[in-house]
Amino acid sequence: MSDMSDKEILLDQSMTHKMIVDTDTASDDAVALMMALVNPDIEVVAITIVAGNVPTRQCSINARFTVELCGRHTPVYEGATRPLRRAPYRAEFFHGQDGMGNMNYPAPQTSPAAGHAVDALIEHILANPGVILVTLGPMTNVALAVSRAPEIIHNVSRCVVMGGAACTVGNITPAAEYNIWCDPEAARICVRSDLPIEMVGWELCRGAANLIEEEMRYYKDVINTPLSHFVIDCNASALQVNQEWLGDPGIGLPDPVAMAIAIDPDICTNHSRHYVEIECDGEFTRGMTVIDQIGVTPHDTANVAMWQPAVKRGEPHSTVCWEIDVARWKALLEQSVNRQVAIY
Ligand SMILES: [Ca+2]
Repeated sequence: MSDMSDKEILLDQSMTHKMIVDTDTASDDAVALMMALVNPDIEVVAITIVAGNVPTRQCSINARFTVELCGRHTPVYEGATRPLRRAPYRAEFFHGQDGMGNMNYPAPQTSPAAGHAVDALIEHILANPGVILVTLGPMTNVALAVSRAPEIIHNVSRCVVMGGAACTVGNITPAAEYNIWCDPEAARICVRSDLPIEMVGWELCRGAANLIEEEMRYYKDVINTPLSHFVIDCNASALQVNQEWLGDPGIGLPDPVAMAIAIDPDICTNHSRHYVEIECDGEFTRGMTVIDQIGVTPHDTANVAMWQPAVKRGEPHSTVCWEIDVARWKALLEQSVNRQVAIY
């Protein structure tokens, strides 16, 4: 516990919070990156790219374009090109062929940073005690980093994970959310590590948290900044699928909701700590985030061995976010797109 206190003091004394973002950059990732990059209280020290929505190189292109759009020079490191054990499964059907709503944005002027994302994660975490790690894609890079250098965990003050579905419906199967489903073995390594995970399930971006038609018009016609257009345009394909397939009212923005909580923890209005496990082998439930919501695990005498990796570490340390302050989330997004950015 003394470690945590030290880290909290360290964070309080700092004017800006340092952040590393691991992302399979497609439309909603790009919006999340933008929110962090333009926020004066956040310094994004590195962006690491993992395969997911689109192939690693396309994710990297999308991330570098976003960095340049925000007038920043944040290094973008390319990493894992596929999950640890599973075949890649892309989401072009959701995000468009380019991952950016088929907007065909111009090619970025910058190149990827030298080095592999896993090495970059280790180096940047070791160099930045108290760093906030935000994961917006399959957890392949992070799993490789914590497996290779477990000591990095102690330098991470918060690990905000866009992933899973907390005791509710999935978006890629009835049981699972895409990021966790893509690479369940990697997610399992991460939740079984001592990373201080804050799980932000995809359900938190649904319903009232969606950007609806009226808000989209407001972003484009009234706010009318390069960033406000960017938020809506790059989600054009996602909007259609979100409405037609997932049955939601507008644009769902899972990664930006997670980023909003990373930037402003009070946006999460109801959270609690639980043992969390990842289903890797289930016939119908691959990638399910199994949350011990009411604390039955220590009493599950029939399955002691199965729960050992979670229980043996003592009290639950994964924080699950159950509810968000929708108005506060939307206000933070609106504040972000109103910021002036330098033309690159
Ligand atoms: Ca993502």
